[in-house]
Amino acid sequence: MFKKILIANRGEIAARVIRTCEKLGIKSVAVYSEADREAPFVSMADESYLLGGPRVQESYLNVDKIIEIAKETACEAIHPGYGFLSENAGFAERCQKEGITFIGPSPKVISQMGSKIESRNTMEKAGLPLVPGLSRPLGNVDEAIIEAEKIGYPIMLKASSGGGGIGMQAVTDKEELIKAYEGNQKRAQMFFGNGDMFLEKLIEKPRHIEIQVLADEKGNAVYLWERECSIQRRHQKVLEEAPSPFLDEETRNRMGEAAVRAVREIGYSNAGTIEFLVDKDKNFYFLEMNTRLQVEHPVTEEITGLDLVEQQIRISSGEELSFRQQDIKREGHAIEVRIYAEDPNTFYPSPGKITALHLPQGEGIRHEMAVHGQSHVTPYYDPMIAKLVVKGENREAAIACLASALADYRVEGIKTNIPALSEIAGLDAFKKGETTTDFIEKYYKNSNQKMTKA
Ligand code: MV4
Repeated sequence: MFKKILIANRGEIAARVIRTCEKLGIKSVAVYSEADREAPFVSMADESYLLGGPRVQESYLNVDKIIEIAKETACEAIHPGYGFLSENAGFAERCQKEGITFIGPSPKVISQMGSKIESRNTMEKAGLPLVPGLSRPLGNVDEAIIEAEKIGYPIMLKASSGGGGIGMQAVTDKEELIKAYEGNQKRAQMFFGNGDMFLEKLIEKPRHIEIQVLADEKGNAVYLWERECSIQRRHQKVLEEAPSPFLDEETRNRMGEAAVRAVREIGYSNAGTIEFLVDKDKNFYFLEMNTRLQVEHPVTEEITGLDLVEQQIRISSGEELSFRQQDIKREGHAIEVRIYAEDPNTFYPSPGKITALHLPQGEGIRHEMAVHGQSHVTPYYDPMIAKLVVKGENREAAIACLASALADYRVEGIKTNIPALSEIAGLDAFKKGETTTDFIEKYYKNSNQKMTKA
């Protein structure tokens, strides 16, 4: 087992990893930017070092500085968290070259799963069902027109290096495709440095349901059930829950088994998530694979009783999984909401100084905090200030716990999205589990007016 780990991240996930390091008796090294000097994770770590200024290039993406500090402090491993360098194959490779364990999968697999076209090909060979479509880059708009005719409208135009919905557009006919192609390709080229585009049949009103997997370096792999992540706003998840209110036992086991077969096939190790689109008839299609721990991992921890950060660390240190599929329980229902420093009406980030923080306490309530009662919420990073995770013995109990926890949650001094989250938790459609990806614009009052304003 490692003696010391560097956490190459910030905010709530840095605090989360440090907490598990403490539990395992592993020394933790935090690295932080000038803007995060007062953040809780910095004082939680056994040691903490300044990376540089607030810009991510000077700090959380500053590979040379991160490696330098890891070596100077004799860290055997680096945990990348999520975002930043967590899916950067070059960084994983650099860690290997420097003799530092990257807590995650191999650089090869990270790179493979980073390209939507390559991951489609790889996962098709591994037996996962794909959305009908094209698994190679389109040459130009004329080829797109030909391929779209073969697939049949409506289709989804996508960028191979896309993420967060950038470079993605649903089109219903040839004219729309011609108009959409160039703009999306240029955006993909600009954002990702890669303009490769491809096409898929549009899955109407899908659900976004993802399977958590764990695989050790000896070829053992298990699935830890699913997470329903369909309530999204502009491809940002707003609320996640486990298990999904939509899946039946047979479908969830089929999805889990397919996911495990695939991770074995591609030689995956560590924690990973396979995202699926699920249509109204419960057909599921591979969407993409995330080769990192996800923001929403706590809902899986709550229903399985596992500590996923601990599992990541153990796997990276060479340990075999200490359980088999039949040992993994699924108990109760968990829901996570992301509390953001943002205006509940415009959804604009709303940085500033928190003057008081009152957190609801009680049975089934878990907090993952990025801030404390006197924190400044900086404009430099994602304005997440905390995650609120609730657990109940069933979905109704979890929703009741969520509603009361949100009602008691006080953040003074800045605006937050808590009112919007309370409203969503109170909607009949949510309580009925009618959570498809069009939920926000369909059920959330004035969402169009709010969307357009934002
Ligand atoms: C799709 C889709 C429907 N049909 N692909 C891919 C990236 C992810 N963030 C969203 N993705 C989707 N891919 C096909 N062929 C629906 C989604 C989707 C979505 C699309 C628009 C608005 C919100 C969405 C939320 C989840 C999934």
